[in-house]
Amino acid sequence: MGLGYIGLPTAITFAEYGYQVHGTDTNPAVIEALNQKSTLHIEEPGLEEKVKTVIESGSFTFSRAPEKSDAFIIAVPTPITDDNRANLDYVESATEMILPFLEKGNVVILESTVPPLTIEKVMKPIVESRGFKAGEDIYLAHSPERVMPGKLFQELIENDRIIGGFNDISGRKAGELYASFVKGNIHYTDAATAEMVKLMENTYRDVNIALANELARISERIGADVWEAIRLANYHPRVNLHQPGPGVGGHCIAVDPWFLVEAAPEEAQLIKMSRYINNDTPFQVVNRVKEMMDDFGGKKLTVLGLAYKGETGDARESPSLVIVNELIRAGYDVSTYDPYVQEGYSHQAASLEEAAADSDMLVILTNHKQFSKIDFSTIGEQMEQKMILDAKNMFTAKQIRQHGFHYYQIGVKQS
Ligand code: SAJ
Repeated sequence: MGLGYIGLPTAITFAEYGYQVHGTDTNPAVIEALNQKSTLHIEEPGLEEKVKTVIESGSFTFSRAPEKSDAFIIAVPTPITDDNRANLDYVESATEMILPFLEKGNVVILESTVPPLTIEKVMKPIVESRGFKAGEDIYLAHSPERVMPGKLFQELIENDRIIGGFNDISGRKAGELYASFVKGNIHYTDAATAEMVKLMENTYRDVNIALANELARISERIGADVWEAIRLANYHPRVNLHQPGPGVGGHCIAVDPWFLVEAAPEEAQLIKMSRYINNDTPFQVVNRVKEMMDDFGGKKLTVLGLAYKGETGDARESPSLVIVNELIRAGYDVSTYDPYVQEGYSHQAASLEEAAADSDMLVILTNHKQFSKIDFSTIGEQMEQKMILDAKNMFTAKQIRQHGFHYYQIGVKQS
């Protein structure tokens, strides 16, 4: 149920490992794309070839409506509302959609990331509204997806799996399914704990990134080099600081901590503050750009990297979009370039050269490997002024300054 970033690769993997899989998505465009053996907007290495193979072998079928099955896996989006609360409409409607097809003995697994107690408070009542007894007639479980975009297929198979059963037997039944392809360990727990595990993992990262971003601001103020300080601190055997950057994007780490805030607003103080710090970080980058442009004069800016992180074409919730919009609002002439992001965002140039022509400053926001190969002397010749703000610490001052550029980093006071 749900053929998006997680549902589709999961469906394909089950099909590859011997199951007959029927995929369902309520969006007709998704089904239409699959009819053409294409995957719409999902950019993931290997995905398109795999889709073709399982469709052609007959092990993967798809339609807008579900069919009778032994097991149902729900992988639908759980977005946040404007006031940072979980919107569980898709989880509810997917569960309701399978009701007419449910039979005693079926397994129903929720993979979507959800606030604690969603299995207990949302799914169980829907399933039981049909007269089934959860844990006896229908085996309910939560098995949170934890795979990294860009490495989905590898991580689906190699990562450990958490299975949170509504009761023991529900967990065991769900675990048997994943055991067909998971090479990592399968860990069993109860549903509420599994729900917490997933949220804690992404919150751990969000809070640590907020700490790194705060340390960057402190370093800038006092005149230290945050990157060097983090590198040195991480030699300590019990320290593992994260990296600062232009902000936190993607639809996981920037969203999931809010589910914990919603569950326990009084207690989740550090988590809430971390969200605010990370959301504010793109605006700090914009301030830095403005300061530099004020110092040197200039009007045109080139933003390199729209994707929310390196080696992906996914720009949704990317801090780059916030930064680009703010810079445009501030009156700059902005052009953007990202080799992975398909057209659809404003001010995109077709090439790096086009984006940099007559520009006063390059603003590097995503650490795509391709950017590390930029020939700065050639690019510099086409620019009006030679300035770089490297928000991802991709280069060293020495590398860049030899080409006559002024080099700036976040977390480092300009000397
Ligand atoms: N980032 C930093 N500094 C860092 C690390 C990341 O600024 O030190 C930024 C990135 O640039 C990006 C954002 O944070 O904008 C998130 O990137 P990410 O690579 O940390 O994570 P995601 O969102 O791509 O995937 C995460 C993963 N969770 C964990 O690593 C705990 C993945 O395993 C999950 O499956 C995924 O969320 C999810 O679906 O929840």
